[in-house]
Amino acid sequence: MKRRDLLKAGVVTGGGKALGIAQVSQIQQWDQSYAGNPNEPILSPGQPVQDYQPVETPNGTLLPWKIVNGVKIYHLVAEEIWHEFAPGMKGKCWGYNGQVHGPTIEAVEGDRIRIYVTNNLIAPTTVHWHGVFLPNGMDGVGGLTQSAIKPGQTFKYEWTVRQSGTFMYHSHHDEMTQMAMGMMGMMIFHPRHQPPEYQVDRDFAIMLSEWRLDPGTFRPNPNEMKDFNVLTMNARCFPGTDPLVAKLGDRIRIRLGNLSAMDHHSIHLHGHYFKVAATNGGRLPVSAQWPETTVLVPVGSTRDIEFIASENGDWPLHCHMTHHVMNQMGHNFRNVIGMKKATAADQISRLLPDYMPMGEDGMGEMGIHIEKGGMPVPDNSLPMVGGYGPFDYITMGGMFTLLKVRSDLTSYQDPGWYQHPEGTVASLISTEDRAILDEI
Ligand SMILES: [Cu+2]
Repeated sequence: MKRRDLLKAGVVTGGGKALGIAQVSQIQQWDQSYAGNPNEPILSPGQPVQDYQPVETPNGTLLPWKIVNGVKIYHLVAEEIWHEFAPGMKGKCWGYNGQVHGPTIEAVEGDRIRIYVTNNLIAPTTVHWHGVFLPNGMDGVGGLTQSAIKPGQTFKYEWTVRQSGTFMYHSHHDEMTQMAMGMMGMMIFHPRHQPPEYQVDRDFAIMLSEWRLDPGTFRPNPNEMKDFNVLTMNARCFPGTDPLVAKLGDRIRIRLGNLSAMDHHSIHLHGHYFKVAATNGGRLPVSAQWPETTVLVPVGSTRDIEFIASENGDWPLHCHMTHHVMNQMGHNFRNVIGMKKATAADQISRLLPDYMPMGEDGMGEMGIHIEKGGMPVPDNSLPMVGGYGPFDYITMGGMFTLLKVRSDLTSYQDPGWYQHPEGTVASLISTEDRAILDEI
């Protein structure tokens, strides 16, 4: 912004009061640090490994690109997709390039990027690049900055990347419907010059979202406002989520984005502290990063967390809201905790033919019961809780995954369950322990 423009803006917003010189220079400073350089020169296209450590999207992929005349060319195809949320449950969703959500788009500061978007849906759509500096007409807001892309049409978006950080893309046309159907993805821009604290060994991207998909049905319901029953990381619920695998001592970054319809998510990591290192507005200076074990990721924002994988094991990474680590069938049960169900169930069933009680000692037993076929469930539904772990049933599903840290990895493939060194697992007490317990 030129000083003259700022003065003009001051006259308008300040109700006739002109800005003093000191105020102008303050605003200029602030603008420069936060708006990037609108005249960013186009640099030679950044190359993976050589210029940046590529991001990994658990359960997802990176969108491939090709360089044509110095421009990185990408192609997104919006389409309907049969998507598996976890083994046993599918939905007829909308996504991109055969995936729900869309593949992660990755580029480097200074890259000139062009993204072709082909619409193979039955409805018009657009793509908005969330948090990204670009010419207004590339912002992807249907009706406001462009005509919607009609079924069968292909549109072109192009700009020079002049920032780095974790961003997202999503439909910005009939948002309530199209985002509820899955039309979103992650967008990562790496800095051209990477300070040492930016460099990591493992760089993961996870999109958080929520859905309403009633047991026995296949279509996500975009009309839901409050009661979401499928909570996902990269559109998968546990036990369908791929683990994040790390070597002991690896520096890890996890980029969390949240495009849920209505809910913020408080994402908690076990066994480690992390630093909150960046938001959708860019990286925090090292002095402003703060240690945490749980980070709230508001709707429409991103948070990067960074830490060293300092402890071997299988460590949960999950939303801490207990209804967000339940699968589809865990939300609408009548409370019978403490009730003698065997005698009550018959009487209640006569009044309520569809009556399905929760467990009298809670919900933990219900997933096992369903998995073993002891309880009839509707088609295309997930039990309310999780899946089997190495010891027993894990009573969490939904927005839940695992960070698997090992000192003896030869690849980053899932290494299976952690083998605990002897004497490091909580266990039933011995007679010796009993004696100690009796004495205290
Ligand atoms: Cu949550």
